[in-house]
Amino acid sequence: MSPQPLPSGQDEYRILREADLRDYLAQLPAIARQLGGAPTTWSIGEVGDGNLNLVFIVRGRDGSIAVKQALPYVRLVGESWPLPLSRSHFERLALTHQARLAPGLVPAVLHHDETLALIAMQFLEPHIIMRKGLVAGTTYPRFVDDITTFLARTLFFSSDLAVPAAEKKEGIAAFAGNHALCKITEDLIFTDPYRVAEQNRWTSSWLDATAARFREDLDLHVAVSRLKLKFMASPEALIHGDLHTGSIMVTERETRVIDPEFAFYGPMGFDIGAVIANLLMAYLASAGHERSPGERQAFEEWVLGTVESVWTEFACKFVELWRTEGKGDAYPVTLFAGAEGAARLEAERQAYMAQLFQDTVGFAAAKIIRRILGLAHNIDFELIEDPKRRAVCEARSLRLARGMMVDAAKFPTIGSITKTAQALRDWQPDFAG
Ligand code: SR1
Ligand code: MG
Repeated sequence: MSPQPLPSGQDEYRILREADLRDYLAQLPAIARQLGGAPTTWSIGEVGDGNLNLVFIVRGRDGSIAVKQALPYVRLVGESWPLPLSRSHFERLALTHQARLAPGLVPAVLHHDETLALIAMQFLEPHIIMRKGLVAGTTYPRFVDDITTFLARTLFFSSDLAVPAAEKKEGIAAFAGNHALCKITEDLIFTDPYRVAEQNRWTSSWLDATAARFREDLDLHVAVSRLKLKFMASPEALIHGDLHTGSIMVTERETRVIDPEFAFYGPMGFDIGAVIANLLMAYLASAGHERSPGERQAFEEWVLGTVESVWTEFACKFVELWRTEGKGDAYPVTLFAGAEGAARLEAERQAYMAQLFQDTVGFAAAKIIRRILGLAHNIDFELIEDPKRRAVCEARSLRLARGMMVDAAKFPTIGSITKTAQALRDWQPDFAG
């Protein structure tokens, strides 16, 4: 990826409109060649429906690309909430790392412009955003294998289990500047849903009493604050940082992880928990999308099976990488010589995975709660038009999440989570209290 000159007089950030983007891309020979035909024939549309950025699809005679431009503010809220453009730098850095660690599971970066905070990348077609597919009740047979490979490889190979201490610390330093994006997570996920915050919202009036209880629940406040500290102070690995089902594009045969602009060195369980939380929400929202009883039963069974497999297959792959590629400075091999040493190290691996599972459960719970009581919601619930029906699905999810967060000991296995989710599938909340 060689740096391309900007057209003269255009060396400052500006928000691109379709016409500006056409002129800009026309002067990038490799991109113009890939699109093919005359620039005037390219079709360009802004399609971004996320919370932060502009996303354009550019279609030419010979090919298509996606172009993402960071806005200097939070798109969801507006100019009153400024946000650094540097997140585009970190996103490109993360995409490049991930492409090396988990080949074929992220879109290829075709061009990056630091000044414009712009990334041109491979256009994924016919992939769709996974969350949309889940709302429609579609199942994805490749998903478990692909996402667990992505998680195991990106997390393991950026950790002290795999890399020398100096390399790991340089990695931490390279992403340390992404703190404004971390702050969004610290506030929106670990703090605001548990206090009065102007931007919080929920399905009112049905969830008013539940939201009030969450603001008074000190067991919950302790538990979420422990998780917040873990998020802030545990640079275990390079994490994606926003790995919900809106950051995953799928077909029946392929999976691609997109949008790592929240990437930094943080706790591994935050990424794994994000995947599991979003699957659990897809499951508990499913009843709200059902047009006749049982219509989505096969889909719901698939989702619960997928929750279980995400953890079990991730754990298998991660431990196997540790056994075969554990060349980092943690757990020096010289300290675990002989059969006895090998057995102790293997026991330690299992203990490590047990702790990682507990972290994952807690982070998954935090991810669920923020989507129901905080600022940014998701279409799994939002597309359930009848507010009472939506609130029922959300109340079930909150009940599951609260239990996962404060009663971690009651969830020693992934099966205990899916079993509880299944039991809550038809639970009727009493909105009066
Ligand atoms: C203000 S940004 C809200 C959310 O959008 C992103 O996708 C992240 O999930 C962030 O928390
Ligand atoms: Mg995103």
